[in-house]
Amino acid sequence: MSEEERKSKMRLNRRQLMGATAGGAALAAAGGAGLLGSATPAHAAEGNFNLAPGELDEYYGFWSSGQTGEVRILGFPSMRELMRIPVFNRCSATGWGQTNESLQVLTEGLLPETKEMLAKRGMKTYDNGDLHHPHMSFTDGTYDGRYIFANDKANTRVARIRCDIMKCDKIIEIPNAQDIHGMRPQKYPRTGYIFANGEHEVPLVNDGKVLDKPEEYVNIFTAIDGDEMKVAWQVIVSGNLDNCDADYQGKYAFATSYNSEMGMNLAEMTANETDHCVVFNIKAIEAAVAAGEGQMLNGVRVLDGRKTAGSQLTRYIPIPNSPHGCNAAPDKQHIVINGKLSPTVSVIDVTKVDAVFEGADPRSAIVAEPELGLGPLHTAFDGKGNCFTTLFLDSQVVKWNMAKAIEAYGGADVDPIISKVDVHYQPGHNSTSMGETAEADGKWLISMNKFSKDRFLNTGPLKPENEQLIDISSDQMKVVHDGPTFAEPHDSIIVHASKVNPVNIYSRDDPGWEAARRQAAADGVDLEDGHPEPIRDGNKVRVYMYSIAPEFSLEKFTVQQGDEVTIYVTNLDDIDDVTHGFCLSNHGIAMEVGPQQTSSVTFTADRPGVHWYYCQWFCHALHMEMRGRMFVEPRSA
Ligand code: K7E
Ligand code: CUA
Repeated sequence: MSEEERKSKMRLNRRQLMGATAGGAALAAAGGAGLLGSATPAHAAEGNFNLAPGELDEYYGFWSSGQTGEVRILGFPSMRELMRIPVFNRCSATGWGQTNESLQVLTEGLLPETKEMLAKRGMKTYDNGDLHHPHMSFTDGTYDGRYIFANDKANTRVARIRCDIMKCDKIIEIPNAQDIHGMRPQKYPRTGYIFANGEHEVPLVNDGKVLDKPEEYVNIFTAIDGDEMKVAWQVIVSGNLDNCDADYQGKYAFATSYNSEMGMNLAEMTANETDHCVVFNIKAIEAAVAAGEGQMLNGVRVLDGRKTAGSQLTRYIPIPNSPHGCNAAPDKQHIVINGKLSPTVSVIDVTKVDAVFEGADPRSAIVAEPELGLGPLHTAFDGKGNCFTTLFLDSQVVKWNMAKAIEAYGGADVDPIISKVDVHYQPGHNSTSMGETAEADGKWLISMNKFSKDRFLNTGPLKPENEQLIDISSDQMKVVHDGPTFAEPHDSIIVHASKVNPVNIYSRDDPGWEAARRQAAADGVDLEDGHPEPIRDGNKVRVYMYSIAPEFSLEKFTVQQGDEVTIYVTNLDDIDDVTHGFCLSNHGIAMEVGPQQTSSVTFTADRPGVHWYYCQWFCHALHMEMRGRMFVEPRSA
């Protein structure tokens, strides 16, 4: 197709898309068919990606946001952003990072030395994060809708999101490691462990005694108990850990490892032709932990799985060159290791790994190594034996067949590559619908591209990224939608809507405000009744109120200048979607209070005068009238 034809087709598609947004039902006939380039939309039977107003998507998309530090929920395949879940960031809308309930989540898992360092800066917690990898908990090899786990590369943390309320309930900082990057839940029998890669190497006790002695640095692989959100064990490895995944047998975890050189600069780090996939033997590690091997550091049992240790805990499978992505195929047998600096991907057969632990050549577990193109980063699957690998440098996604790749590696004259499609531009992760589970359904692929260049109106020097929706129901992949996004979705999962069942209204028993419940009981107050007067406790003052649209139970209350005030708001509305807020003028205070939720916030009232508080979440025709006054009496001189 000529450049001119391509452009005119794009313009046409653009019009059809806009028609679709405005016109609703007409789009299925016009837009959908046109976009898919055929008279019969491929997905007409199961619902087009252009949905009419009010129609629901078939899938939830859970998107990372990189340096923004949150998780985003998309309707998929319509690509409509539905919600943002604050995690490692600070959220103005919900009060995440400010309410007592969120601060408890954000601070309780920090290491003591972190708390100390932050306190010296007047901070309670980090307010940035770099969230790359959101993954749902598994039972028997597929999503179970309980939790989503996510890493923070910036501050070495792992978070858990409760899928019943779509809020983060636990965050832990990982000791002994630096920068958690790759992170995946155990797939079988259930999650179980969360495997987390420490990317950057540091001295094992990083207290300043060892500085510029790289030969004493180590990398750390961590297993977290996802039910307790506690570190279960750690293994010291050789080489930087990048991405990881778990098998479908519950026996092994796999992590890509670049910089086997343990170099400190680019030239040193890329000197070797091969790096590794590190294989972790879960049973052997658990036995070593039970036997008390290794050492206890920061409350965690740390085992030595370095190459030089020659233990039964790990094996190092040589992989060309600086591998990146690590993806378990839904056939439950193969792990694809993506070459990055090598044009190949290496396929590990998990059934051949036992022999490697019994002494066989580690490379004997490799059963295919197709050359796919330049810069393979991540691979997704359709559940029909096909794989989709992003080619960062080629700006393409390549579809290839696993069985053919294995035959070719065995010497057969077959080409495993089925087709390639251009994506715009430089793709990193990709995900298929249900593709990281045994229930991969082969309908959709999202390619998460690092650059949008000319795809959208210019937004100044900082451009959005571009995600492209690709129909993979036939051998020729078709890009059917561009979606710009703000920084920076690395990774996503596409989960069938039947797996996820959030509630509409909080349970009054929710553990999220246990501390508020205990304090109210100590004060002889029922959170649901509030209290007409502030409760004074030295210079601490507690104010209890409830909300029923469109009123707060307190229209005014009085405190003294200098008081440390805690405001508890319980939302008694139990109607879907009636979220209230509490925003206190000129105090930097605002929080969300969902139906039947209790939220609280603590601050010092140091500004004498009249200060209005109001509801900042639109809730009612009389939402503007939902307000009250805080009087701050000047401190007597
Ligand atoms: Cu490839 Cu952090 Cu998953 Cu980004 S990583 S692309
Ligand atoms: Cu309550 Cu707005």
